[in-house]
Amino acid sequence: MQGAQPEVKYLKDYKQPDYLISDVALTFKLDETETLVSAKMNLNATGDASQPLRLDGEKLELLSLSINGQLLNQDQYAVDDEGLTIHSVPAEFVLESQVRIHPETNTELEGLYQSSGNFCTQCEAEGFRKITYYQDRPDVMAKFITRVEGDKSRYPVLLSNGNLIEQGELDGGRHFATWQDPFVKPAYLFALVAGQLEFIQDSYTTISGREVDLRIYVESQNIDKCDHAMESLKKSMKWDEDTFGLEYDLDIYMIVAVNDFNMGAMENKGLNVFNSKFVLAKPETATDTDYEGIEGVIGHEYFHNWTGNRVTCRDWFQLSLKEGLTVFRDQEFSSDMNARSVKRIEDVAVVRAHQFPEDDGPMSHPIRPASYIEMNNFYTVTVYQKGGEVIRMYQTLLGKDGFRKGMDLYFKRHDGQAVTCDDFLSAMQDATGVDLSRFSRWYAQAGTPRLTVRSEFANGTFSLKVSQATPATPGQEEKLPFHIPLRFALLDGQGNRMPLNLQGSDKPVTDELVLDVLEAEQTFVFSGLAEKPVPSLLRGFSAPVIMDSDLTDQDQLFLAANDDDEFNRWEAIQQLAINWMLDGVAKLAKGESLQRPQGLVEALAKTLVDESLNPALRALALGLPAESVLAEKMDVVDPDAIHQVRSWLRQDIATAMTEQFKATYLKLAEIEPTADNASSVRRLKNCCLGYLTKIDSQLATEKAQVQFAEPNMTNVMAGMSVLVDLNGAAGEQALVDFYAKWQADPLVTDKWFMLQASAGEGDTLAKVKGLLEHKGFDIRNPNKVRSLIGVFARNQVHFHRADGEGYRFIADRILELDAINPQIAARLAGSFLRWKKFDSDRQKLMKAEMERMVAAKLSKNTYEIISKSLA
Ligand code: 0A1
Ligand code: ZN
Repeated sequence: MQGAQPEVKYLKDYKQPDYLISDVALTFKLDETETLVSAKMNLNATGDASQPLRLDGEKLELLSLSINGQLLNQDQYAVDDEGLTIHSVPAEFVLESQVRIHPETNTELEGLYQSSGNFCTQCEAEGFRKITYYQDRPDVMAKFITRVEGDKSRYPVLLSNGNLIEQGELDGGRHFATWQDPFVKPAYLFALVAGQLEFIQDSYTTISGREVDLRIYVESQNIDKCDHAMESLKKSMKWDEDTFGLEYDLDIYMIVAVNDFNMGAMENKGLNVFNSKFVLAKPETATDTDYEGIEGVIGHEYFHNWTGNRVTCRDWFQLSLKEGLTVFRDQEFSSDMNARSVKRIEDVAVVRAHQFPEDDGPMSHPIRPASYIEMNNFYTVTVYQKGGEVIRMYQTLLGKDGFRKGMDLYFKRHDGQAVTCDDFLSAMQDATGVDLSRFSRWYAQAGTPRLTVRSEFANGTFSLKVSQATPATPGQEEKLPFHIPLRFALLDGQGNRMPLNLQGSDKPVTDELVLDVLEAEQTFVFSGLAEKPVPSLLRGFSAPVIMDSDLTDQDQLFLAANDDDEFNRWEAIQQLAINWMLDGVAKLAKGESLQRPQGLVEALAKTLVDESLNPALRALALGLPAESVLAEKMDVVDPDAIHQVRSWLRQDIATAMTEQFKATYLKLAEIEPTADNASSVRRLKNCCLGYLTKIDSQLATEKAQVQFAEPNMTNVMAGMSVLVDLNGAAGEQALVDFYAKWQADPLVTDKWFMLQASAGEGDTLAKVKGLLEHKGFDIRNPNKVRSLIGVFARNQVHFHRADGEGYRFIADRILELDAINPQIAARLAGSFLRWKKFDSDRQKLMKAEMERMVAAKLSKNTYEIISKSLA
């Protein structure tokens, strides 16, 4: 909890550690009311050993401390809230300590804690210091041996990192297991799990012929929900060998699913701990989106074994070194396993809906932040998703082969080391000879670049004037130009790509180019064109920028129908819809009526029935831009007007295309799905059902009831959401029946809470307040908090109620949560960050709530978010 102003940590203050730890042996004596942790480690001075030894440690009760077997007395060291200082140490020594900790009362879910009665750990970023005194920083890498002791009946399974080297019985019904991890690692990759768990087992033979034992540990009632995770793991292992030549390095790979987890999952060496949401699935309980999420997160954690574990970060400012790279790797994996353009569209939608707003607000930071108060606040969409986009740009600039060469050199140089983003860039540059000096600005400058593109055509020559500017962000007034890869083609009247004779270029003529945008303003000239082309710009979203082009609605309609870049086809429709909706909001303000966007509706109708396109892609085209995306485009956000205009458009599209939606729904419902197309068919079918709700409630109700009874959660949820949307007795009954059926499955009841918290119509706030008291809700469980409170805070219309009750409710929950779990409270506090985008009445209301919060005694997590928001 916060007393004085919390300390700010700066990248520029980085110093190598005075001491390194080479080996550490840990012993855990687990018990119901306390846990004893002993640590024995070998330390060496990196310099002359004149410096005191500083160890991190929080909420530890120190029982003993010795150096080279000699107990230290109290004047040889000093303990404070954040650690321990030993005034004088030899150049090389063995340090032993014993501490008492209380995992049984740990609600922060950081360090050692309990979930459903089992023990588990979460040490990234700085959780290990809540387990024992240690140099808890990623550039201190050691070999770990871990002995775990506990009651045999309560904790039959005892796990830690690496290989099991010994196990046996102890007195008093207790037993032990000893694990040895042969690889050096930073403390944040340490893990321990103990409890009543069962596992499924499989094996994988690596490319060099080593057999790896694969295990997924879950509570017994979930043992039938692990197969998809196991398949995803094997696919990940194969993909990393095929794509990057990277092989797994231990004899065993374990995944444990827990119900209480602050994030998605954690890549602890050889022993991943997962939020059960990203492990457990069977068709009856998990949606297609859940299945995709599992494949992606299993891949992500597996890929960390090389990008994060074998090569780790020097300090936490370098977080994107491992996270951006691993996000890129998991995105590519999912693209190779499924439909690439669908994945790309979904990933870009996340960047736009979440990262762009973050980068435009008070928490804006570069992918390599320069400072932080609480590191846990920097596990952000900027570090992860924008970081992933930056890695993707390397590949776009260097080509796939060049990128692979850079990766190979990176591993060759840095295996077993803790390094920086600059080291990664150097490897890419040295492996390819491409000058990336300007590219490095992506690491240092925050904010989303605005790209303005203007074109001209005369006498067979097409010229493209590109200018870039990046708005000021907190602490960064002036921005230098970025190196932006602009993937580009010119299309003729039939939609074919035209040859690109780029003036001044010595590269061979092709029909697609990556233009190097390097300056504040640059013009690219293409000659010898037989007709006036339509440009296809920023293909595949080749850079995380906001583009303003001079494409007309006519051009967009042409691209929507003809561009061979599927991302850009989708993009054209998005742009048309955004333009129309923004115009609609302005019309409403003037009291004018809304008129059907004829061209857009025709384009959607064509797309809906275009069987040459993947059904999921068609569904994405029909999914209008989210309310939050429109909000970002407005100077002063009017959430009610946005909601009204978007609903009007959905209704109008439904009216205009009723017959197509009906026919498509019926046709898709008849198809016997194959493993390959089942989820994308369901997606389009359920998209049609959603539109039908708007126009034919009787038919929609009938179909929704049928789906609600199916043994497939994707269809059940789509059915239930239609019934609930229609706001009648059938919806009420569906909610009652659903809960009765699934009350014992927390991941399924999460969906039930989520659906109600996201409702657009009705008094959603009253509903959510009522649900806080529901027996299935638990404020200590992060998944429940995210499902009910987190979803409500993103419900634009109801969070931003004009009477301020939405704000007050969320502020109260933040204050309540901050005492339980500061990480989760701080995330929720992010809901207030965009307050300056709203009208002055709402601004006042939000500001008052933030001032109320900041006046309370807050954790440094929540304090950092709120104080930066108010600054
Ligand atoms: N490294 C994990 C994310 C993670 C970060 C922090 C956590 O607890 C505070 C937990 C997980 C990943 O990228 O998957
Ligand atoms: Zn990660």
